[in-house]
Amino acid sequence: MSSFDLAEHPHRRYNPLSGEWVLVSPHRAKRPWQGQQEDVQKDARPEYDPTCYLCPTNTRANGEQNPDYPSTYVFENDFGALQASTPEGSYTKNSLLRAESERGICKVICFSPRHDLTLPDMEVADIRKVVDLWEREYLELSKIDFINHVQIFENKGAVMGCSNPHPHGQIWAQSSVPAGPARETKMQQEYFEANGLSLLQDYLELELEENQRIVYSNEHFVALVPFWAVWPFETMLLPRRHIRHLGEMTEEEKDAFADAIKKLTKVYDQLFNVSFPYSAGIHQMPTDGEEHTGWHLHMHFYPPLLRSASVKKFMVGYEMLGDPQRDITPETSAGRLRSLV
Ligand code: H2U
Ligand code: ZN
Repeated sequence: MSSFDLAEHPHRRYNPLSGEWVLVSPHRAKRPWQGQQEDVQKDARPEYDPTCYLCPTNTRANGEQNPDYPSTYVFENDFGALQASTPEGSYTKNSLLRAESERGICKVICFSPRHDLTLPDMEVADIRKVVDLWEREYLELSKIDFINHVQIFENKGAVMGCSNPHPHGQIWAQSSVPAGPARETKMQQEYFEANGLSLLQDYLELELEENQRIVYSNEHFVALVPFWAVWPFETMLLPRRHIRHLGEMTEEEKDAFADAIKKLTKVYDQLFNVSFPYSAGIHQMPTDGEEHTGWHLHMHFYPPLLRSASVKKFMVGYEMLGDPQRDITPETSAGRLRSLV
């Protein structure tokens, strides 16, 4: 029997942020990559759409009118999944049936007044304005007593259930720390207390050393396919410095963040010659008043596409019942993405 090879043999990879494992089956994806690279086909969209509830000056579902905003615009979601006015309360029976009321605030962020743009089409200076808005919102929401976690995210593309092509993202801020960030909080704090450096700082150093999964880097940020990635072209954007939240970023770091977002999303669009769908979001320390010394801000990109503009990965079968699984290795994915930078 040959010796164990990550590029050959089925194996499990550990995610030290979540404590979970992913099954990797590289032998199933050894076909060479012969995809063509063409310019991204744009579906022709107007700069302004009179029927879009996010475009400037238009009226939303609740009758409110958007201002004629020149760059970014934020408003409270008219159909928020969480509400600030929810009364406290709980429901318990025999410890098996449990429910607790949950308070929160949901917002919608328009990235640009232009209906026809997406993040990769925007100027870095304009993406920087989005970063500034994310920072302002995180800091403002974190001051509210009952808000203990702020999730900033973007759902892009109809395949992700996004209802409107106007470039926008969302914020869900709430009193509980949701399960994903709660796991990351625990794992990062334990690592920091044991090692004195942040988990992601040490991880980044390993990645830079191995140089197999890096997609793009600038002075302050690195975009890479995590060793433990689940989605075929999943990536993570990591600041080189150990910062816990957007409020700790320097001006230069915020510029570099905007630049990295532009580069990465542009590469994504080129991969299958389509406006690349994904869910992306920034993980930052919970706003529960704890110090969270181990927290290292990062941004996850989870794109569903596997082989082409229309062939996506399904998380089904074994994956719903056991663990997630992938064929193409993170190293191969990173190579393909990197070749498009
Ligand atoms: P998507 O990113 O999933 O398309 O969500 C857009 C959000 O915009 C969605 O959460 C909100 C929806 O509740 N919305 C408003 O707040 N006002 C409207 O007039 C329509 C949609
Ligand atoms: Zn619009």
